[in-house]
Amino acid sequence: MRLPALTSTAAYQALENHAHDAREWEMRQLFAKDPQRFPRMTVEAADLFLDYSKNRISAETVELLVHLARTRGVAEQRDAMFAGEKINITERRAVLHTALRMPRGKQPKVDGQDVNADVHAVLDRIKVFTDKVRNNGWLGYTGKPITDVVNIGIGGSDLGPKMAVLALRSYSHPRLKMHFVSNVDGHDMDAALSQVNPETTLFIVASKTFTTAETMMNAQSARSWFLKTAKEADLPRHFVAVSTNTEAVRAFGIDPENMFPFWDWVGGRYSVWSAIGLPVALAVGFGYFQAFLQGAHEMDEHFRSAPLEQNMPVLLAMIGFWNRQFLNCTSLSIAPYHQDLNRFPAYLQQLDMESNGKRVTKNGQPVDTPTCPVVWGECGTNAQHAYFQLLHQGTDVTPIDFIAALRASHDLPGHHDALLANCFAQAEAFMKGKTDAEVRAELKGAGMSASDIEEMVPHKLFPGNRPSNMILMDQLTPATLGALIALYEHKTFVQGVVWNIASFDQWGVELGKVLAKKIQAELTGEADTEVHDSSTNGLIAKAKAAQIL
Ligand code: G6Q
Repeated sequence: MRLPALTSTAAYQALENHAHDAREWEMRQLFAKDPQRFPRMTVEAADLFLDYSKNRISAETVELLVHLARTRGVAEQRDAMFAGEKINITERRAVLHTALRMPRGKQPKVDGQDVNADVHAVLDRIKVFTDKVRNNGWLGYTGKPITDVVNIGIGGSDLGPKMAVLALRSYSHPRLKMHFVSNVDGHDMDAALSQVNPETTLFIVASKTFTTAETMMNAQSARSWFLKTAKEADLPRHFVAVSTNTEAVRAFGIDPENMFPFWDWVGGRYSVWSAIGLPVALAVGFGYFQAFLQGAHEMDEHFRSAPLEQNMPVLLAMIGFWNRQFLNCTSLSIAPYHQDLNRFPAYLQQLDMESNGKRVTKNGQPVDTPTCPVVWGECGTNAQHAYFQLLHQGTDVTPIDFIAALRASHDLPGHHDALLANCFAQAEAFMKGKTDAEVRAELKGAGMSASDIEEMVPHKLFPGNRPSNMILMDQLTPATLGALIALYEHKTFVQGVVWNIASFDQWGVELGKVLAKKIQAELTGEADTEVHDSSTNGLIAKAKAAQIL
């Protein structure tokens, strides 16, 4: 469907007119006016609860936003994605991460291909393999059980499994220690190798293409390190691959018998549900890995079937769109109040910014509105003692997604109430702020002189009216983690549809890769230098001089 420019549409213009007034609204007053605001502006799905009432919106705003989503074809595009149509237009591929979490027998064939049978055949192999490793049925070359797993991958082949393994820490196998090496910086591999023993370490080389420079270099280094003590014949017990590229896996020296495949219709940043999730299945066991898939599937079902106005991913997406488009918020901060979610902001950074950090529409025209905000964040309460100052009193308004579990996964007394108190208090403070009168009353109550009060008031004022969402779950479990990730995947999808951009490619990553290859050849002396600007030439010369010293 060829969509008209966003700003030219009646649905967008209606929002623009509405925003004219809405920009003046104060959330304090919106809450005071409507005691039912909380029940009206909350939604539940797949064991997640979203409170979006602390946004600068009214019921009419939501109606207008949902109407825009509808007119941009969100429902049709969603159905096309689930049906396996080639909605990744620039790579001419289907986008079927939802098929990876579809129960056995439930996904219809795609282009004559029994995708569901393929997916479950790999899941069956993952079950057998992970059971073996976890239960001492898979031994290292000296007959000892595996104690350490090193996942070698980058980007989508690293961020998802690493985030999920950390998030599900309390479900993890007590013996298996998981390590993740992604950076071409040798310090990363060096740090991992210094903690492991070749006799008891399993390396997973995870690369969709099996050509990614960083991963290939790291895999070669791991192989050389291993062969310092072991023999070539020992490699199959210690190196497995996850890839779509059987030939390259074979050429690297890994027997395709030890390769877990996936497919080109799985985007890197959407691949944690595929064999790329092998470290997750090893850490938590296949049963919990299935629960993780099931949680995501429940969110898929909700996304597919709930009316758009009660559809959690659609609401999250359209409120994000509102903040970006009409309140001019250039970034989005993610604040998980759960230490085990400490890599979740980094994961979302890739999911959102690589998907929607685009400046042309699917038709190749420049977009006529801003697109993806900068996504960043850190766990609360740590973030409160670092950059929340700017969020409360800085010149930019940054919306925040708070994420918390109502029940802890530990039994240390007192901590969880303190954590939740902070989380809810921050959201309240961002909404309410602190008025001139409140500051004055507080300072007067503390016995401050009139002249000191005058001096202090501007510094102690909080403008408030700063938007946030609150996402709650009962407890962080494999299922709720799966649902949470799927929620954000679909949110990203919906925004991409509204902006009419190609959310499933990542051409912007390519330029740096090409340039780095060229400079690498110059640093190693395989190519002439002095072909760049004076700064780049100077930096290369400095690095070469340091090598000689
Ligand atoms: C994700 C991107 C990118 C990719 C990495 C690793 O969507 O495509 O982050 O995952 O570049 O790619 P390989 O898995 O092919 O090594």
